[in-house]
Parts: sequence; structure tokens; C-alpha cells
Amino acid sequence: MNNWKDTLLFRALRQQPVPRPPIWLMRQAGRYLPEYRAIRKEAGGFLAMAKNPQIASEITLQPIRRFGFDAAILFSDILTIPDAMGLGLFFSEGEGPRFSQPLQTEEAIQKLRPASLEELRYVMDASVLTRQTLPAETPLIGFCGSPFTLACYMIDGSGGNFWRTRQMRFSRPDLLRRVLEINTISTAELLCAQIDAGCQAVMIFDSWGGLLGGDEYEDFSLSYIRHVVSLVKEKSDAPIIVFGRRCGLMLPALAACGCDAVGVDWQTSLRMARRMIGGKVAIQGNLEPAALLGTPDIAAAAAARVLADYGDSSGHIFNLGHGVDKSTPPECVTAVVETVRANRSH
Ligand code: 1CP
Repeated sequence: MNNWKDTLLFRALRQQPVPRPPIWLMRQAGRYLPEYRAIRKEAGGFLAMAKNPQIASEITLQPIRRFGFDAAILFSDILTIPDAMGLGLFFSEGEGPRFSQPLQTEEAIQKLRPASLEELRYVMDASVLTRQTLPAETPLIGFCGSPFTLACYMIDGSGGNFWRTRQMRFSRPDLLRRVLEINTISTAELLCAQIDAGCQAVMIFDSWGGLLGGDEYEDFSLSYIRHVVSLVKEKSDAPIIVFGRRCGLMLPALAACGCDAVGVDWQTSLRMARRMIGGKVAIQGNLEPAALLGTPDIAAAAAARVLADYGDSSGHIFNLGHGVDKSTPPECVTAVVETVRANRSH
């Protein structure tokens, strides 16, 4: 896309003046959309959809068509990397992700190797296809999980409180570090490959870094994120967004990791986040997803409060504080989009 640098997303990421903030939502494609559920029924589940580039691309486009978001995020998952490492990702009906071969012995961790990009070809194929079909003015965001967030699923084998991973940090930090180092290589490689395949920006999800204590966050999550960011920056100037869930106190450190923007969850007000970040990078967020579970009026009022909380300046990418919930009425998403589009105070 040649006019990408004029898009609202790019301008906001560079903290340049914008007539209004760009808007896209984490998990904007998903089960709250009837058109997604229709495809899911036919395709037979999430992984089958994510691994089929035509279907993944179609699902990426669904929320763009319906709501006209200012960015698309590739329909995929952070757990494709450990799946490609041979851990056997699967989803049982109504449950979250699981691995059939989690890293539960020292031997399994010693045997672990970075994922072959060949095994992840479907992600890049979906990026190419999506870029070809998306409106030229809509940037495409690629993504990965942070090394620590991936390690949580890989070591524990499923979502939850991640007790095994947290215990390993105390009992065998050397083994945890080995997993983190391998994840660093794989995530950086996948982000670079997504950029080569047509993504204009990338995002790193540190959904579980907030489980770590203050000093440990630097040691077991942020230092690896910083390394991923520097590896990607060596190869490309695509903007990088880093989202840390429950990482409010870490925002100044996150903003200094070399990224272009930080994603903020709803536990930290944007006013506070701005003060903590001091204009160093752009800010993405942070409407509480539950605000979209009632009526369109309630959703619109809550979105207006987020806009007011950020205040009138550039450098804001409107988003939720976490993903769209599956029981969200699509009319509430429309109301939020309309509220942000009508906002002219920036
Ligand atoms: O149809 C279904 O049942 C599948 C639900 C689903 C979807 C729509 C999963 C399983 N993954 C996805 C897509 C997805 N996952 C995207 C697509 C782009 C988008 O629209 O945003 C992205 C960016 C992710 C990233 C992801 N997967 C994260 C990081 C963000 C976050 O939510 O914190 C995590 C932690 C995962 C793991 C995962 N995959 C799926 C689920 C339900 C989960 C979360 C499980 C848990 O809470 O532990």
C-alpha cells in the first residue's frame, strides 16, 4: 500500500496531528459476529479456520466491511507458534486452547527448537491474501504473543493461573529462560515474515506478563520483548505496538522498550497512562469490553468518556482494554465506532 503513511493509524502511531483517533478493536473478528459464526459452523472450528488462508482472510475482512474500522488485524492466534514447534494445539468445544504435548519435563524443554516458518506458511499466505483484498487505505496488523505469555501456555498446557510456569520461575529459572529465548527467536521471525507478507504494523500481546512481580517483569518478560522489538527494528521500520495486560505500573518501562505504541488495559486510566508515558510513544486503548454488553447508548457514553479521558491531542489509537467479548451485540460496536468517528476534538 503506497499511501499507508497518510492513514489515521500511522499518523496516530507517529503522534502526528489527526482529525480524530483511529479505531480498531482487539478480537474485532470473532464469535459476536453472526457472519463469523456461520463460517465457523461450516469450517469446523477455530484452528481449521486459522489454518485456511482463504477463510482466515475472509474473517479478517468481516469486521472491516461491517464497521469500517481504521485497521484490520489478521485472523490468527498467538498459539500458532508453539503449535508449529510441535506442542499440538487443540481446542475442545466451549473451552480455551490446550496443548497435547506441553513442556512438562526438562527433556521436553531441552528438545524444544524455534518453529520453522514453513510450518507457519499459512499465516503469511493469509497476510498476502488479506492485503490484496483489503481496501488500500486500511492497514493490516500482524501479531504474536510475548515470549513470556507463550511460555505460560506452553509450560502449563492450557490457560488459567499458570502455576507451573510461575513455579518454574523459582525452581528452574534456567529452563524457563531457555523457553523464553527460543520464543524470542520465533516471535521475531514471525513478525518479520508477516511484515514481508504485507502487514504494515505489528503488535506483541503480553497478556500474562501482569502475573509477574515488579522486578521479575523486567527479568522474565520485558527484557525478551525488548529483544524481539530490536530484532524486528533491525529488519523493518514497521511500527510496533506492545500490549501489556495488568501491566499499568510497568507502562514507563514498556514505553521505553523501543516500541512505537503501548496498549493499555482499562485498569489504568488513559489520563494516568499519558502522564506515566510522557509522550514517549503513542497509546492504544482502553474501553472496558463490558461497556459493550448493554445498550448502544451505554457503549457510546463509555466510549466518549475514554476519548475525554485521553484529552485532546494526537497519539491515541482508540481500542478496548482487552478483546471484544463473544456476547457483545454488534450494535454496541457500531455505536462505539460512530462515537469515535464523530469526535473532532483531537
Ligand atoms: O471461535 C473461537 O472459539 C475462537 C476464539 C478465538 C479467536 C477469535 C481464539 C482462541 N483466538 C482467536 C483469534 C485471536 N487471538 C486473534 C485475532 C485477531 C483479533 O481479532 O484480535 C488474536 C490477536 C488473538 C490473540 C490471543 N490468543 C491472545 C492475546 C490477546 C488476549 O486475548 O489476551 C491470547 C492470550 C490467545 C490465546 C487464546 N486463543 C483463543 C482463546 C479463547 C485464547 C484465550 C484463552 C485464555 O484466556 O487463556
